[in-house]
Amino acid sequence: MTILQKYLENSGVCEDLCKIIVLIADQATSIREAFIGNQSHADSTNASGEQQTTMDIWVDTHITRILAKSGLVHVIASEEQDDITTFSSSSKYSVVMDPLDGSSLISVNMCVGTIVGIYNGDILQPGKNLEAAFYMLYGLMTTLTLSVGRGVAIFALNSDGVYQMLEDNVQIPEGNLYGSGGLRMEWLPKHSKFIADIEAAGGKNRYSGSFVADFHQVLKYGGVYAYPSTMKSPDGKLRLVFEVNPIGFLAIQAGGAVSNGVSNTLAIAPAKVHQRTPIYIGSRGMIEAIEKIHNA
Ligand code: AHM
Ligand code: MG
Repeated sequence: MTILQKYLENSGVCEDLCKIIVLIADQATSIREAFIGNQSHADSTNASGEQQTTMDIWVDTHITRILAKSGLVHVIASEEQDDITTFSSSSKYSVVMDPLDGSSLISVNMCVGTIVGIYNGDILQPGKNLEAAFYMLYGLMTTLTLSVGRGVAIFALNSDGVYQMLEDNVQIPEGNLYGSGGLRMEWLPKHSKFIADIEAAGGKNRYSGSFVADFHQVLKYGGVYAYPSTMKSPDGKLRLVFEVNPIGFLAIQAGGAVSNGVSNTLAIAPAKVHQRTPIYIGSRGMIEAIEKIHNA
């Protein structure tokens, strides 16, 4: 049985980076326990203008406090915090996170997760510069899907509190699942054509409302998750720094692709921390198809 710590050691990852990954991953048990007492909405909105749940705030505060205490991280930026926070640490690492992605599904007990990206140096770097990216998924099992730039591995948290490997060298197959955010009546013609082509080819619609869970399905079965540019929201909904880049990094490491419909989002240098972007992510063939439609 390969456990997370051993995998990181064998990957030759710098000791402090290993410690940050393990420290955050180890919070999954406390996070799971907090769901039961945090089932409601809070009276606050985040920097993207979305109403927060008490669980969004709980996880954000919890992980931020743990990282501040650790001395392992210099800067942190979170989807749930307006500003970047700098700690008095000599560490070279910056952490970006969506503490709880899919939070509208908490009250219906569907699958949500925590998304994390780690950079060496500044936070506003293109996603391709990530040193590590991972997500914890609070589903039937608690799983950790991780890349330190050497492919993608999936671990599951066992009853001893140890992450044991389920799968290494995960590759996104070409598949026909698709899920798209945004109201169909607000989709733009190129996106509508993309979805119509998939449906005409027998594609199967799967969309839960939790990006991290929907991506995990695409990672295993193949297909595409999209949150496009719409008439009302030209920049889509998801955030480049907190959601798209870490998961995009994992997609590329698994042999898939990520795009804003026109080009690879991992090449974009973010102008601001809460910037949104349209996203298409999944099997390489799917991403080539949408880029072909846009660039025709
Ligand atoms: P969140 O981070 O506040 O949960 O927002 C992002 C979520 C994604 O997980 C999900 O794919 C999308 O928003 C769902 O949006 P919609 O309800 O518009 O389909
Ligand atoms: Mg999110």
